[in-house]
Amino acid sequence: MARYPAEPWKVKMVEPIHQLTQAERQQAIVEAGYNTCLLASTDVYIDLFTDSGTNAMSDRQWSAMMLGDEAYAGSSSFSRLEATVREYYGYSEIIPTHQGRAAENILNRILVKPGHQCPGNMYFPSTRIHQELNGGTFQDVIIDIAHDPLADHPFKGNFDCDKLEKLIADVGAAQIPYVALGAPVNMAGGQPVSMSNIDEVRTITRRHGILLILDAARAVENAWFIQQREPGWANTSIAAILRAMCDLTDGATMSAKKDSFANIGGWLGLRDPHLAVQARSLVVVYEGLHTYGGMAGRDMEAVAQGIVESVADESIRARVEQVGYLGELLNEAGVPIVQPIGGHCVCLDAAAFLPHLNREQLPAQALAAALYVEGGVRGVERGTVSAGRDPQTGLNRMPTLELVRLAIPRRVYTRSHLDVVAESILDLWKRRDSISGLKFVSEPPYLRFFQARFAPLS
Ligand code: PM9
Repeated sequence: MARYPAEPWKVKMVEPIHQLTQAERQQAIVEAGYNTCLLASTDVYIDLFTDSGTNAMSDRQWSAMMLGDEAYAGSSSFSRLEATVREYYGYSEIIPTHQGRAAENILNRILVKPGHQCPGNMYFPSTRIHQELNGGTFQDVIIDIAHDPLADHPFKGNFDCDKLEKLIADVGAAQIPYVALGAPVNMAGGQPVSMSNIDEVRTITRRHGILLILDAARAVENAWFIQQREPGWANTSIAAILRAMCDLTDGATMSAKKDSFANIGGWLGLRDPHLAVQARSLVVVYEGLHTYGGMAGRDMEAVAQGIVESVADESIRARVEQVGYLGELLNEAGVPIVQPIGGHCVCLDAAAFLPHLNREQLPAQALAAALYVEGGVRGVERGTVSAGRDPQTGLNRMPTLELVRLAIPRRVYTRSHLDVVAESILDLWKRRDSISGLKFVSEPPYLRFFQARFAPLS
């Protein structure tokens, strides 16, 4: 019997990929400054850099795109998107944006003022940079175990409500513009948050008059884990669980490039009509009219159709179980990966993989580069480089998690591709002692992991 049920789709169109020789890959990584983000995608064999915008759209999405209404004002494609988001996510006010960070830009410009404290269950780079650019400071209030890569916990993304209460007591509710709920938590390896924890956070924020804003990028995956792991939800549909999660929040920022299978798109969902007026006035400054927000009409059609597909139980099952397949191959071989396996990615624990390197030697960056050279597999650093510098001190932040994230695009790769990925990692694991550290050569001021360049230490 198959370990996992087969995917609920078959392939209709293919995109050729090919593998460079190892010598060519070595040359490519040198030219890319040892940053996998700077590689040409044509030099990559299996691309697990991100599951964002890299998904395969369905025939229904492609055909919906032909119906895109490209009117500048009052596009009927926006009406469809708005109605779909209202139905599945439940927010009454929908402001379209070209992608997730654009929704974060608008939200943070409205809510965050200098001196504000912004609690959340672990940082996400694009969220935190918008908080900081508006004068806020991110405060991590996730449970401690989330920082231990190998520890097991069904809802490792949960808030530590005592930490949240203490922060509110220390700084005062007026200094907290909103609480950011990542569900699941990307930087912890896709770890979910339980419904009861969201409910508890909701109780606290409501008591103090603080907004609770969901990062909905992969909320469908979070709903899947609630259905599978949280008592009382096993017989509830993914769509109903997603809606129940959203119903506990005051708004959401959405990157439709993840759960919704779209190549581009996003939205800001709100309930408060006064906040929505402000958001609509900013969206025309930064994105486009409030009925397209930086998306083409056809993109809005693709997102709307993608939302409907994303909540189908068999669709989300196949997605999460494919990620689990790769993770289990690595678990069986004893390769250190973040436990439990997340919904969108498998994360190599670079600190445990390369114990001979200290944090200044950037083990996760070095491991990501070495994995590319080994098999043409592209992952991304999620450790010291991604964490950036403290804007006050200018010093490197040193997160406890030093990871290489292998994010699986939805409906793109087969199980054989994942077998190849696992084999490459195992080959690298056998010669891990030979991997040397890296140092920065250049570093941009914001979201440095995208554009920084590195050189080998030896
Ligand atoms: N996530 C990812 O690869 C894209 C690049 S990393 C900055 O994981 C969350 C939880 C995300 C996310 C993007 C965004 C921003 C917000 N929240 O990329 O702007 O994972 O659509 O979304 C990436 P956009």
